[in-house]
Amino acid sequence: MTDAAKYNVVFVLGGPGAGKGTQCDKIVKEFGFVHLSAGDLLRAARNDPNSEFREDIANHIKDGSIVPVAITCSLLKREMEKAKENNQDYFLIDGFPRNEDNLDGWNTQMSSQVNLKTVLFFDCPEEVCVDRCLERGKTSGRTDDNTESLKKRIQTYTECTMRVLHYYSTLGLVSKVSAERSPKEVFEDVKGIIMKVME
Ligand code: UP5
Ligand code: MG
Repeated sequence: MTDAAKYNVVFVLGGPGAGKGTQCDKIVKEFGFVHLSAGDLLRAARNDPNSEFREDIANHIKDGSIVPVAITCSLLKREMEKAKENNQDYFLIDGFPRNEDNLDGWNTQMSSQVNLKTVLFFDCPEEVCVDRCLERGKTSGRTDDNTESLKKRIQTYTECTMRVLHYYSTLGLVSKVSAERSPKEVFEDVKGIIMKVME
């Protein structure tokens, strides 16, 4: 596959509540990427009466553990193919890959069709992440915005996702942004990174 025919991808990683979704919305507004949140796609599949994986997905989300890659990757791939038909080929993949299983599955199924531009990493202290998710939990209706699920989400992030970040950083692919500041301040740094990606 020629480089021009490939999907251009930015992975967006960071702890629960680090601001991945918030910053992706801003990138979409300013730069016109297609935003694919793996968590949103999984929540939609969990709520789809026709999906055979509903229960499995629901359990993983509530437990803060990671859904098998075949499910997540097929959801992402379907959305990417749809967007490509509309000539959109710059993607923000938010909240994926989260562990070694995700990484292996992605590398097997997708990496030959993808230009991975960078991994945008929102670095945010654990207590800030927890506070943001608990605050959002008052109104979000998310089954995992509670103290018990959050403990597990944080644990999964530290034990599994940090390794993925380490792997990409050894490849020189990580762009780290401090996510503790206001959304506007964070976006100032994000803009610089995305402009380079689009050069
Ligand atoms: N907020 C945002 N930025 C702020 C800032 N700078 N200052 C102050 N407040 C800020 O933001 C979270 C909250 O904080 C919001 O209220 C926001 O207004 C505020 P958001 O932008 O939503 O943060 P985000 O990082 O997107 O948080 P999210 O909760 O979505 O992160 P998670 O990684 O925990 O959730 P995700 O949806 O990606 O995954 C959920 C579950 O799905 C996982 O635990 C897992 O079980 C499953 N999953 C998989 O199994 N595989 C996958 O590939 C992906 C998900
Ligand atoms: Mg999110």
